[in-house]
Parts: sequence; C-alpha cells; structure tokens
Amino acid sequence: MNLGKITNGSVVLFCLLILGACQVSIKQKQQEKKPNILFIMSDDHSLQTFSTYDKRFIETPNLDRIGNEGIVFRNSFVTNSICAPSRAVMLTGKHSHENGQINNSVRFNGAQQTFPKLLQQNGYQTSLIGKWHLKSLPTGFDNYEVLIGQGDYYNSNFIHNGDTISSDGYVTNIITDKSIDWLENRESDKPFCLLVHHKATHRIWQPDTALFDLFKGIEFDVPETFFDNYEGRRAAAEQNMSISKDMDLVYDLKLLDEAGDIQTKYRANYAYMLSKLTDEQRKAWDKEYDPIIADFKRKGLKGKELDLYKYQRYMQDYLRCVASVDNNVGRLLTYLEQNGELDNTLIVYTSDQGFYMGEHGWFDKRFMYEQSLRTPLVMRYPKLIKPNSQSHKLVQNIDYAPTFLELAGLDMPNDIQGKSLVTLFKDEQSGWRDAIYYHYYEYPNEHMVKRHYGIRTNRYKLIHFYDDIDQWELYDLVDDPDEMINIFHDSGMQPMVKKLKKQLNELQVAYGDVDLATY
Ligand code: SGN
Ligand code: CA
Repeated sequence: MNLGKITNGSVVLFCLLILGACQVSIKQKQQEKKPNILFIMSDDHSLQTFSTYDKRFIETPNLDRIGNEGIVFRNSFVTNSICAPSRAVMLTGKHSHENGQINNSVRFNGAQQTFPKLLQQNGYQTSLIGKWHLKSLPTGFDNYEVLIGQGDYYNSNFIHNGDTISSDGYVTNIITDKSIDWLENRESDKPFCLLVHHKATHRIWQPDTALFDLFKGIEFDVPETFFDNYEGRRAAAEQNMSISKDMDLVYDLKLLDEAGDIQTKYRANYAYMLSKLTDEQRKAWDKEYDPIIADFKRKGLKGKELDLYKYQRYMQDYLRCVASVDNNVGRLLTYLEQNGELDNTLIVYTSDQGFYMGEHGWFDKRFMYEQSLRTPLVMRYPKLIKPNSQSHKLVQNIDYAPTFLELAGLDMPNDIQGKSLVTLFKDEQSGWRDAIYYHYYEYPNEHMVKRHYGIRTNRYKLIHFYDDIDQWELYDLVDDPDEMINIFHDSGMQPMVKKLKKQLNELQVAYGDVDLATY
C-alpha cells in the first residue's frame, strides 16, 4: 500500500471538504445577510412630474428605473398631507393623532418608538441626511446631517450629530455627496439603513444654476381645472394657495426688477435667499432671470393672461428642481451598483406628499383631493420583487415602517397601525384594506386650508371639513376624477353617504381617532 499517496489524497479530500463547507457557510451567510435600506424622499414631489406616473411634463429616467426594476405603487397615499406630520407617520407607522405630530408647528416626541430605532437596536447602522423638519433632534440614528428647518437651496447649513456646519453648493447635490460619503465610510460588516431626504422640490423651487438650460421655451399644458370656480366646495374657495392670488411674482417666480415696478409682499424673504448665493452663483442667477424679468415687464400681462404666465414660470423652475433630484438619485444608484450593494438593498423613493401643479388653480398641498393625497411610491429589491411589478392596492405612508421591519426580520410591534407592503411584492395580492383614512389639522395657518378628515375607497371619497366650518363633500372618482362636483347632497347618493359615513366611523374607531376636540 502506498501510504504517502493515500495521505496526499486524504489531505486533498479533506481540504476540498473544508473549502466546500466554507463556501456553503459563506453562501448561507450571504443569504442570511439582512437587506440594506435606502429610503430616498423628496419634499413636495408630485406624481404629475414623475414619468413613471405621468409623462406630460418631464422624463425622470433614474426615478423610473427604481419602479421598472421593481414595483410601482399606483395607489399610494398619505394620511395628512403636510411635511412634518408625514415624516412622523413614516418613522412610527402610526397616524398623526397617535404619534402626536399633527401639524408642522408641534415638536416631534423623539422618545417614542420609530423604525430607525428598532433597526439600530437590531444590528443596523442607521443614518439620516437632508430634510428632517421635526424640531427635536433626530433619535435612532448613528449619524445624522440634517437641514435646519426648511434649510436653504444654496450653501445651506446642516446639523451634523449636534454641531452646525456649513456647505458649499446646491442642496440636492450636497445631500447626495454626503450620502455617498457616509456609505463609503460606513461599517461594512453591518447592514445599513440610510434616509436620504431632499429639500427639493419645495417652494420656492430654486433650480441648480447648472440646469438653467432645461425647459427653455417650453409651453406646458395647462390643467383643465386651472380656472376652477369652486362651486359647491366652500373650503376649496377659501384657501390661500392660489397661483393667481397667492403666488408671488418676486418671491416664488424670481421676478425682482431693479426699479421695483413688480410689487412683492416678500422682499425680505427674497433678499435673504439672494444673500445666500456666492458671487458666481448670483452671476448665473441674474444671467438667467434678468432677461425673463425684462420680457415680463414688456408684456404687461393682466388677469387670466397673467395667471397663465405665472403657471408657466412656476412649472419651469419646479421641473428643473425635479431634474436635479432625478440626476442625483441616478448617482446613488450608480454608487450602489459599482459597490456591489444594488441588489442587496431595498431602494424606496417617495415624497412627503403630492402637490398641485395648477390643478384647481393651486400650488401647495394639504387638501384631501387627489393631487396632494397621493404620493409617488416605487421600490426595488430584486430578491423579493420581480421587475415591472405593479400594485393598485390602497397603500399609505403608515405602511413604510412595518415594511422595513419585516424585511429586516424583526418582530412587528403590535401598536403599529400600518401594514407591511411585503405581501404586495408578490403577484397574488389579496386581503388588503378597502379604504384609507385621512386627517389634516393645520388651520388656521399660512395657506388657510380648513381642518378635515375623510375616507377614500377605490371609487368614492367622503370628506368632512370641520372646526370653523361644517361641510361634507362626496366625489365619485370614476365619473369625476378631477373632483369638481360635490355630490354629497344628491338624493340618489344618500345610501352611499350613509354607507361611507359608517365605514369612516369604523376606521376612526379602529385607528383610535374619535375625539376631534382633543387637538
Ligand atoms: C413653508 C412654505 C409654505 C408651505 C410650508 C409647509 N412657505 O412655510 O408654502 O406650505 O412651508 O411645507 S415658504 O414661504 O417658506 O416657502 S412643508 O412641505 O414643509 O410642509
Ligand atoms: Ca412637503
């Protein structure tokens, strides 16, 4: 017997077995590796200006890529269409009356349960970069770099883990730079949860000077409801968010003429914005807007012509802000791809709510009407989501926290009010909610949108405006998708009114929002 031969063979066999075992365990480890979470959100980004949802105004290829390679939620809504409340809803998975953030004025109670805290306690490295707007300092993050309040579009200050720091450049680029920098230097043995929360596309829609060439000479289609007279809708008639009467030529539309012929209530606000620009940025700014100002003065527009001019000016700057978000989301996707993390990361893109792009003659949000009740929502995670998936189920921003917790393999706290969207990642989508609940509280305030709550089913929407008004509205979203005809008082609709009021009441009881006098 050749002992040497046997010994060599055994050693080879032994090594192969060990190698095989190692490979199995690496594979197992990879399979067990928890997904990273990249949660990208813009501020006030409308579905109308995101080409996954609407191709009339802009192409957003990088944002589209997320949904094309993942899932597009076609019926995605908020619970309270305003910034700080939406953020609190997403962090907690609970409606505003439960998490306490009913409007932009109150301070977020950072001691309560949030998904970043739960992820952090369970081995995730957590980071938040960009807009926060919750007044109290962020909790549950290993790292945070947040704008102060609304922040500035140019050269904005940030609070970095408690310290105020300055920045040089355009805020959407800066937030992305900081995000990539954090990813580059994170603890790579831990899964990450990174919240990239943009300031754009918030008022006053200041574009990156590098994108001034976009949308020049384009005439945007005007929404059919632009000259709405609000008949039968008192709350809609009494708001202060109209392009015609509330959008400022100087502050919102940048038409500051040296002679002061163009009147403004917001000179100080605009002067502050200009003071933030460097000499070079200011030069580019004036080069863009001076000819527009001269042309505007020459035209001498009035009445409806002036309103339509304002709409065009608004759209041009807003869309440039969207284009910058799209480019910067592309940068993040490329970074993940180049670093081998793309397919192990749940990528989410959404906004804190939708926005009016001239529908009903408006900008801003707040109302339970479709444009601001809806919010874009796309997700990509190829391990569980097939490319080109769609869901038409009624989902809401209370559902994000439970989705992240389920994907991270954590037990679901029983006080969370949302439902994990993971069940909707599959082709078979059954057993979901058949109605959503909404409640808006910020009145009296800047845009004077009355307090209201309501229910939306697949076909109907019932709204009750209350406080200093007591008005009900009912819309049939199939026959009247633009919500122009309040059919609440139609005699033929009374059985439906009764049914929806009952369903609304059941939702209020289920979510614990029964005592309106509390707020
Ligand atoms: C600011 C804006 C408002 C906007 C609120 C809330 N005015 O106050 O137009 O509705 O924010 O927006 S501005 O003169 O400061 O631009 S939110 O998205 O933060 O809720
Ligand atoms: Ca917002």
